[in-house]
Amino acid sequence: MSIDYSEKIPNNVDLAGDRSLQRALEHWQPRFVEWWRTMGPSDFAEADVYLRTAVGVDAAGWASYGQVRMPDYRWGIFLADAKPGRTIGFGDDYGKPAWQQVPGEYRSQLRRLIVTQGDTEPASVEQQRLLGHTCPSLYDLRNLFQINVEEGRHLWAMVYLLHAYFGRDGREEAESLLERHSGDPDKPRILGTFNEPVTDWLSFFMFTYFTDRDGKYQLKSLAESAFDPLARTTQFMLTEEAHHMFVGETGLSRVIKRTLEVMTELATDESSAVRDAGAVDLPTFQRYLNFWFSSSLDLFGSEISSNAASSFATGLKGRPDESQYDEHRCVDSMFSLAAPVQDGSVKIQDVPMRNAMNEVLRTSYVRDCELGLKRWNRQLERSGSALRLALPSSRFNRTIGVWSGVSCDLTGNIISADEFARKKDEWLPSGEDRVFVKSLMQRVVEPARMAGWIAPPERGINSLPIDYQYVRL
Ligand code: BYC
Repeated sequence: MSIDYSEKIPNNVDLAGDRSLQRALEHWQPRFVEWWRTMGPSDFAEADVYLRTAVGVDAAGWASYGQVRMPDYRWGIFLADAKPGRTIGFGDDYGKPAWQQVPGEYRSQLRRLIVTQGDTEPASVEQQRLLGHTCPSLYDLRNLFQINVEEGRHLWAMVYLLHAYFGRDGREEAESLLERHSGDPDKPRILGTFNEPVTDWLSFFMFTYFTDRDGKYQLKSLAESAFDPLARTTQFMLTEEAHHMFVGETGLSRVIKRTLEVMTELATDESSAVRDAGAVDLPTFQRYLNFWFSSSLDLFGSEISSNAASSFATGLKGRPDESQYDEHRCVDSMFSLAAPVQDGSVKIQDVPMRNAMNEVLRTSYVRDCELGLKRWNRQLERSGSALRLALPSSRFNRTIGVWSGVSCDLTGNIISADEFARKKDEWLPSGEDRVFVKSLMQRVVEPARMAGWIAPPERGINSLPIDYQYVRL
């Protein structure tokens, strides 16, 4: 079904054919708009932004581009096309027909997954709401806003499922999604990372590289769900999500590129000299990376999780690209897991595969994160620098799971809490790092200019030149 833009809520789910659902969503819509006004990007409501909007759900030509004011963006409900005869791809009901309705016995667990997913979307908009004021260029400003409006749409995607399939409970959860706020001490967002402030652009690029990539893995595993409307919704969200990770990866590459230019000009890799020249020194870059990577690892949940086992068994949540695996029930298989024991040593234990599903996802995620590191290290190598960037061990700085509260160094050795406290400022952004990074964040809005701490992108958006006026202020 094509997307109907003449509707108040654009959609391809025949909303007009279900009056009570349409009314319920039209009731939620002004609350969303009010939330966007108060918690979304601060102060740019009047700007024309060169945004893409979804116009179809197939790979060919799914989006159109144009100048739009953000409050006028057409947030809508778009599901990937149904695959007739789709069957469940994993778990106890492997091979049976996918569900078009929620089986009663799985209702609360499925609602919890949808709410957790939905909660992250507005959270990220809230986290980034002040960034527009310190944008390094109009190109970057536009990318920030593109991501923000799409995260808003991803909230719509989850709210549609809550309203359409979970009755009154779902409607209440949809309200709560606008009532919790990132970093709010009384009503925080559900997952840790989404309460961390993102108040500088280095953090923003780290977030879109590492945290949006968690989004990719979680969405991919939900795209396998036996609950077909969830699978179809998340499939389409993934299409939009790819750009968010592109912004993170290229953003970080551009920061490194500029740093290397400065290091070459000055013929030194001394942090203080690089900082004095207005670029991000690589040790600071590494500390930001250590923080956002370790925080994003927590988003996968505990290594050993009965929730994860049950979500897999029941067919609610699979593994990304489930078809790549030979075996889809995972009843007898085991997963070898290294976990700390009381005496301070590390033991390998065999855990039933279903209980280790969070760790299976986390392992694939870490491999994916490494690809960026390889590319950035090639940049360093080509420029003749001996410095290298690295992902810290996945035991480092964890607050969820078996490594939570265990002090580890960057390579994963267990150390004393005192030693961790002594080394913390070498490994994670210190107060001084944050002050320095903040000092670089000066707003640049002339079309052909870039802030001094970041190199220009290689190309513009949608074949436009880099100096195109992507945002008309
Ligand atoms: N912080 O058995 P456990 C994205 C909770 S990002 C705080 O360990 P389980 C995006 C957990 O909720 C993707 N709490 O793991 C990116 C549970 O609480 P309840 C978001 C945490 O249940 C950028 C309890 O601990 N999508 O889309 O398997 C911009 C025990 O849980 C954390 C999803 O996450 C944490 N880090 O949970 C915009 C997919 N980790 O239920 C968007 C949906 C765990 O006992 N969520 N807890 O109160 C899930 O699949 C699962 O809920 C989790 C793992 C992956 C979070």
